[in-house]
Parts: sequence; C-alpha cells; structure tokens
Amino acid sequence: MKINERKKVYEALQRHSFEITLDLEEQIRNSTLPIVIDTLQIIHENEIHYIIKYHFKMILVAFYFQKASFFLEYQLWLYRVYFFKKVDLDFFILLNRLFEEVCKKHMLKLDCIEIESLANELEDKHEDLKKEASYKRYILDDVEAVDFAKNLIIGNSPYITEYFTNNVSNIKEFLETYNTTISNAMKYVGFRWESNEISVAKEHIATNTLEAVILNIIENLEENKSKDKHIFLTVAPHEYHGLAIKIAALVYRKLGYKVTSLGTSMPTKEIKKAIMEFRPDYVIFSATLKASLIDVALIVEEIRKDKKIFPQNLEIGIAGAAFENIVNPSKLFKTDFYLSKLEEI
Ligand code: B12
Repeated sequence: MKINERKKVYEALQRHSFEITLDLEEQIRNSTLPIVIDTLQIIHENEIHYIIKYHFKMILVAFYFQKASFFLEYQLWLYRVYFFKKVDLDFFILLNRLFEEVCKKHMLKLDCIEIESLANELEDKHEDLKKEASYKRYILDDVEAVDFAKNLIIGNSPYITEYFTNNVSNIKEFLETYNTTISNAMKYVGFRWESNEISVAKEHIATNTLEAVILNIIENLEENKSKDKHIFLTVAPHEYHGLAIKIAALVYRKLGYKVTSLGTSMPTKEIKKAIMEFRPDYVIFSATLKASLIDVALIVEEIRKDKKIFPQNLEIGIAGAAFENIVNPSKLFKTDFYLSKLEEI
C-alpha cells in the first residue's frame, strides 16, 4: 500500500473511531450467534469493551506503521490469553469481520479495501496462530527468578528484602540483578496472569511488594557526582505500567542526573507544557503495552512539530517492553535514541 493511501485509511479510522467502536460493541452485545453468546459467558462485559478498544488501537498501529505484523503479534498474544480462558478462538475472526462491516458502514468504501485485506490476512494466519497459542509456554530456567516471583506474588517482603541485601551493595550489582532476576521474575508474574493462573490482584501485590523494597534499596546506594544533565521521564498516555520509570528515576538520580518524572496517566497537552516549563535535555517515553505504540508515535510527532518546544536543545528517547522485537525502534518512531537497558543512557 502506498504511504498516502495508508495515511488516508489511518486518518479515516481516527475520524470515525467513536462510531466504529461503539457500533462494534453494540453488535457484539446484541448478537444472537451461539459463538458470541458462548464467548460472553466467559469474557466479562467490561472485558469486551477493552478488547474492542485494544483491537481498534492495534489496527491503527498496523496502518500508522504500515506493518500488519504488529497486529498479528498482538493477535497471537490475545489468542494465548483467551486460549487459557477456554474461549473459542474463532470468535476473534468474527470480531475482525464485524469490525470490517462496521467500518464499511461509517467510512468510504475505498478506505475499507485495506481493512478488508488485513482481515483476510488474519483469517489466513488464524489456524497457525491458534496452534501457536496453544503450545507457546513461557519456560523460565532461572530458578532464582521463579522463587523471587513466587515470593512477590504472596507479598513476602522479608524474602525480597533479604534477597537484595545478599546480592546488591552498589549500583552495578543492582543493574545486574535488575536485568536478570527482577526482569525474569516480573515476566513470569505476567505469564502466570496470561495463563489464567493468577488474578490481576496478585499482579498488583507482586508489583507493590517489589516497589516498596526496591525503591528503598536504590535510595540507600551510593550517589555519583552530578552530571548537569536533566532527564524527563513519562509513561505513554493511558498506561498504568509505571514501576519501570519509578526505578529509572531513582537510578538516574543516583548516577548523578537531575530527573523529573511525570509518572503515569499524563495527557499529551500536559506533557508538552511540562517540557516547556522544565526544559530538560532528554525526554524519555516508557511504554509497555503494544497498544501504546500508537500513543507514543503520536506524541513524538506532536512534540517534534511544536515550534514552541523546538529548537530547544532536546533529545527524545523511548524505552520499554512495547518496543522489544521492533527492528531499530528509534528510526521507526523518529526519536533520537532507544534504551533497552537503564545503563545505556
Ligand atoms: C505489573 C504488571 C501490571 C500492573 C502494573 C502496576 C504498575 N504500577 O506498574 C497492573 C496490574 C496495573 C497491570 C495492568 C495491565 N497489564 Co500488565 N503487567 C505487569 C507485569 C506483570 C510486570 C510489568 C513490570 O512492572 N515489570 C517490571 C518492570 C521493572 O519492567 P518492565 O516494565 O518490563 O520494563 C523493562 C524494560 O522494558 C525497560 N524499561 C521500561 N521503561 C523504561 C524506562 C527507561 C528510562 C529505561 C531506561 C528502561 C525502561 O526496563 C525494564 C527492564 O528491562 C507485566 C509482565 C511482563 N512481561 O512484563 C504485565 C504486562 C505488561 N501487562 C499486560 C497487560 C495486558 C495488562 C492489562 C491490559 C491487563 C491486566 N493484566 O490487567 C492492564 C493494562 C492497564 C493499562 N492501561 O496500562 C501484558 C501486556 C501485553 C502486551 N504485549 O501488550 C503483560 C506483558 C502481561 C502478559 N504476559 O500478558 N499490569
């Protein structure tokens, strides 16, 4: 598809996002098809709303970046989650076809041709994705990380504190532990949620237990000399995954940087206002959800266009799990850098 066409489809989808998502949700809720009725017995009402919201965002991602693979990767994750919940995965083919029909109602026919071809592509890959979702398991050989994770899930703070006391006495050791045990343990927690073995509540307990101990550990590490550079950290709009930037903020302060962290749930307008107010040297967007890729792309585009922000001496960076598996993320997102690890700053 030519760049202009893809932009047209993307813009049409954005323009009609409200009608499309609302209509689709209604179609699902009012459907009398047995597969939909059965699925709604398993998937909670609120969950359907989120599935449609993320589905729409991932279609935007596919058109914005002209990469159907982003959508298919997301679809595989979705299939894994709902395979474990025993949903008939053919439901998602129906969802895609309904999406296509709804688009045809609200958008120009010409703009829907590419949406139809994306739905066809998914249908072609459906059986393979189903098979992959049914056997793809997260196997973690790191016994220490599994133990660590199990203790996080039950909120065993004394165990976590002792682990850090035994393994971390300086920033280098902290980073080693962070990139191995902690990262693996949290992935393990996520996989247990994905495979329907633990609840969101337990994900929260794990995060809160880790956060309470880890921030205290970093706080007590020795500080480096001041670097006279100001880092500004923020999470992609609409995301709750804020632990990584809380850790990043503290680590960078210890490394001698001046750090301003906006945390989660900041609207784009406020982020831009804050950049103008604080005039940092670097602004870094952290994103974890694949659906946030579109939010990050749009915010970077908006900041770059803003004449009140540029030509300020500002470098824009990205970091977070959402960018994993993307070849050259900084090129794709038109940023100055991408960090896969804290120490890459
Ligand atoms: C804890 C957690 C939550 C917590 C977040 C609490 C909080 N205060 O942060 C809660 C329960 C709120 C949550 C909610 C959701 N989550 Co969640 N969550 C996780 C979990 C288990 C761990 C994330 C985490 O904190 N890791 C520890 C931190 C330190 O590591 P990290 O974020 O991965 O960051 C690393 C790098 O990416 C990088 N990095 C990140 N930011 C930055 C910034 C800088 C400056 C630098 C240098 C580096 C850097 O550094 C870290 C080390 O490598 C992951 C599992 C996983 N695989 O990660 C799922 C996971 C991310 N969640 C997921 C999902 C789907 C959700 C929900 C949609 C559904 C749900 N589970 O409830 C909602 C989303 C709500 C929303 N709008 O954001 C999926 C995402 C799937 C996808 N690919 O899009 C995952 C992967 C679970 C899974 N296996 O399916 N979640």
